[in-house]
Amino acid sequence: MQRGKFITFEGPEGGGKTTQAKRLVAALEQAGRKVLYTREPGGTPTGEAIREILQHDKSGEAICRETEVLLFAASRAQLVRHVIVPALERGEWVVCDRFADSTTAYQGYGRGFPVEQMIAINDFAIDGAQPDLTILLDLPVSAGFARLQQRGGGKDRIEREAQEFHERVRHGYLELARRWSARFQILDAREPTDVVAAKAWELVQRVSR
Ligand code: Z5A
Repeated sequence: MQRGKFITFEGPEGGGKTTQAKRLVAALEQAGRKVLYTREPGGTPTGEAIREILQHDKSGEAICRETEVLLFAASRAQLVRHVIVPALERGEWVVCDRFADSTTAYQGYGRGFPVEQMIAINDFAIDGAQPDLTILLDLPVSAGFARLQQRGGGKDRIEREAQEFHERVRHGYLELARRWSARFQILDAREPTDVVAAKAWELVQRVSR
């Protein structure tokens, strides 16, 4: 059986990752592929429990930065082994809304942990399960936040970080895209949804050949 393909969506807040990931799943299904959609942090019962801790900080105890890195990595390790690799081995395509590059961008470039250390932790968590294609939905931080404000629903723990934090994250993603240029493709997330979806579909056609 031919291994499926693994596609990830990455980028700063409000870039339309969820919108585009779901559009891609629908397009792939229409093209006759079996597809699994998942997200990070989350995607498994353990991962969803970790997501609750990370997003909403309900215990009232501040989460240390080191704990934050390891919780994201723990959620990822579980998702890779219980969901992503088994699906790929069944020949399915996997579309994931954020993955390991989020840790390098947010905890590495954003929080200031050494980037190489974040990459080493990711490598431990994913055990070689690298995406075949990572679509970076890039847009200015202010534009992403304007969209989230329009959407409503309040800000989670990381969204509440200062604008400079989110600027470092965006810059980090662009650095990662330069470093791994064979895997990353950058799309301008300010374009209309249909235009971005058409461009993403084009990129996906290339990895399916
Ligand atoms: N995080 C981390 O720090 N380290 C890690 O390792 C991982 C994650 C894995 C997860 O949040 C948080 O965890 C995230 C990074 C951090 N934190 N922050 N801050 P999440 O999963 O809850 O949310 P998100 O991944 O940040 O997604 P998002 O920013 O909420 O949105 P999005 O998925 O990019 O966009 P969307 O929901 O598809 O669209 C947002 C709005 O824009 C919505 O109203 C759409 O209708 C609209 N939209 C979408 N596309 C367009 C276009 N093209 N034009 C106009 N309007 C559009």
